[in-house]
Amino acid sequence: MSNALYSLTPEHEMIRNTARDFAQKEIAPIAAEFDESGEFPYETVKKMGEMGLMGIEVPEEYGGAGMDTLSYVLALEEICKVDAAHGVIMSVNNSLYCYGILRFGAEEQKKKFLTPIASGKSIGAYSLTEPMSGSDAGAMRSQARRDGDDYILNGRKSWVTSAPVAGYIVVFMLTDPEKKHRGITAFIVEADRPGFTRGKKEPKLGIRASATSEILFEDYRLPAANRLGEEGDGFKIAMTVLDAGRIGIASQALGISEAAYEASIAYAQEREAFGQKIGQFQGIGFKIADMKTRIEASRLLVYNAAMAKERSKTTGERFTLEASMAKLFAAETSMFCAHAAVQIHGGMGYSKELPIERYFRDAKITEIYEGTSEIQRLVIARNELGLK
Ligand code: COS
Repeated sequence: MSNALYSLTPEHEMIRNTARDFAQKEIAPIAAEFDESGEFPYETVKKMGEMGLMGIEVPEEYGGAGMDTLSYVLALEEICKVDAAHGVIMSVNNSLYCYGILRFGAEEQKKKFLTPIASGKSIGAYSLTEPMSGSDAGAMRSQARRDGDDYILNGRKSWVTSAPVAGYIVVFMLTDPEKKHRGITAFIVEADRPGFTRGKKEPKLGIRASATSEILFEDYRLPAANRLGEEGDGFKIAMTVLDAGRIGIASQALGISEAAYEASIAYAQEREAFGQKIGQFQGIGFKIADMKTRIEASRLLVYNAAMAKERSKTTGERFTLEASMAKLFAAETSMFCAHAAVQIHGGMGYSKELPIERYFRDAKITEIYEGTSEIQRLVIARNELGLK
């Protein structure tokens, strides 16, 4: 395929190859086992940190690899092609945690809260959702009250990726409930302070090796120095960070699609039925054609969104539209490809002996988290119709 819309530098090729080698050598042999047990893959995540994969865009002075957004999505795609659970741990760390602090944090906060996470010594998370507020993020109820030089946080947050293992979490709470979304404030929560507890791990359909749980705050006291941005800036920070997060999830979806596609090609070229390779049947060939076309379209949208985010570092312009289009299309493509891959593999696609059924279970979440496909359509439509 020609890459007319994007060009990769030797550094891009290098990070892609490094992530690919690591995923194939270190993650592929353990992915099925960790999916089955639902255990968190500490060892491989630690190694990813040592390789710079947990803070790819974070400058080296704050413990990161100091690379660009395209490097980030190329590496993430390779990890997700082998295991989407490792991928989401990496994505949340890079784009939901590090990006927010890099973009909105004060110098002291960058030094203190980025370095351990970008270098992979600790794990970062992001917490917006609550039991009664998911898509309607502004409807949250958790509250933070100012008390001298501190804030006191109370509430319950849910579906927090990496919460069971995170050392630091960017959390959004109401500081002025009357003002609704304009009364939301962001905080960098340190998990080792009293008043913070983690709920039980969610038993999930897919991305099972990533750990997800509720977090609870009971009179949790935090210095005002841990506030990210000003009081009332929280909703905009949450949305800006989600724009970045959605590019990560789009890359994850792209990786899953490619894995499902490559397995399908190999199977169609090898499996025989009615005296010929099944790839020679038009019914299979057309599925392959649709998978390939949608994957390449996803890739262009994902890389385009990555480049828009990269440009925003100098222009400050939003990349909301590019991120939402990439996430919407890549997520639906991953579900399409995983579904087709199961069908092409027949009974073997349904068996735990092959990773195909894992791709199928993992793909579904990309249409749900960090904004459902319905939310992406809403964002795109509002943008195009000039409603926002
Ligand atoms: N970047 C920066 N600012 C943004 C923004 C973005 N991407 N999206 C919205 N805003 C700003 C708006 O400009 C508006 O600013 P003002 O207060 O100055 O007018 C403010 O935020 C409120 O925006 P809006 O009125 O569009 O808010 P809504 O309550 O209608 O919500 C959606 C907008 C639905 C798009 C938002 O709530 C959303 O993305 N929901 C999904 C949340 C999600 O992804 N949850 C998963 C959590 S992570 S697992």
